[in-house]
Amino acid sequence: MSRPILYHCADARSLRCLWAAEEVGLDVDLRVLPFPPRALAPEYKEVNPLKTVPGWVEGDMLLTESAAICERIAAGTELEVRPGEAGYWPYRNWLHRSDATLTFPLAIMIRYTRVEPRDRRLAQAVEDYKAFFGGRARSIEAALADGREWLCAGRFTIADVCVGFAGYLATRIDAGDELGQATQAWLERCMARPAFQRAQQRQARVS
Ligand SMILES: N[C@@H](CCC(=O)N[C@@H](CS)C(=O)NCC(=O)O)C(=O)O
Repeated sequence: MSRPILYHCADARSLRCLWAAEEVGLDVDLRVLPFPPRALAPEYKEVNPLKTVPGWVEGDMLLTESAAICERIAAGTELEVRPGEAGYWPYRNWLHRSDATLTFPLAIMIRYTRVEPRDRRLAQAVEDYKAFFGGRARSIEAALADGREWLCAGRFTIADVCVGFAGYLATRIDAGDELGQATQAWLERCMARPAFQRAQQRQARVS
């Protein structure tokens, strides 16, 4: 793989990709943008017409979905679960759930607490989507029942990275109290990983 470029905003979904890259020891050319790039880095639309992060550029390939980028990074490593392995389908389901189901309600909360101007902020939407997130996050608690250490396949995989980011984001926006006990312990294990800590240090250095 040629050295990929990762467009990133601090603590945004692109942290999944930076963390996954650190897990496998992949060197990325990290470009940190101000948030939201649509307003504060208008030139970025030349790279990613959606104006969202992550943006992953590898040669002439552009990927813009954080879980798909994590799959790309994990390909051929122990962080992926291969077709035919036990846990493959739950693994794929977690990858999709991580963003579409778990991060989506948090994004609504962020929008109506921080991104919109004060006169457009909506306390009711924040409360409702926090509860919505809590209901959905119960699926993480269920997966970790019976003392299971990781979400699927009996080992740490990029499903833990992708869902772990959603858990981390929840703690950053006052929704951490929606996470169950087993989920909180799992999240601590995720965040204690040297690769997660390196990713955080790296985004802080470049920001
Ligand atoms: N499904 C995409 C969502 C990408 C996305 O919405 N990223 C957010 C950052 S967390 C963003 O760039 N928001 C800025 C905007 O939409 O203006 C993924 O998983 O990467």
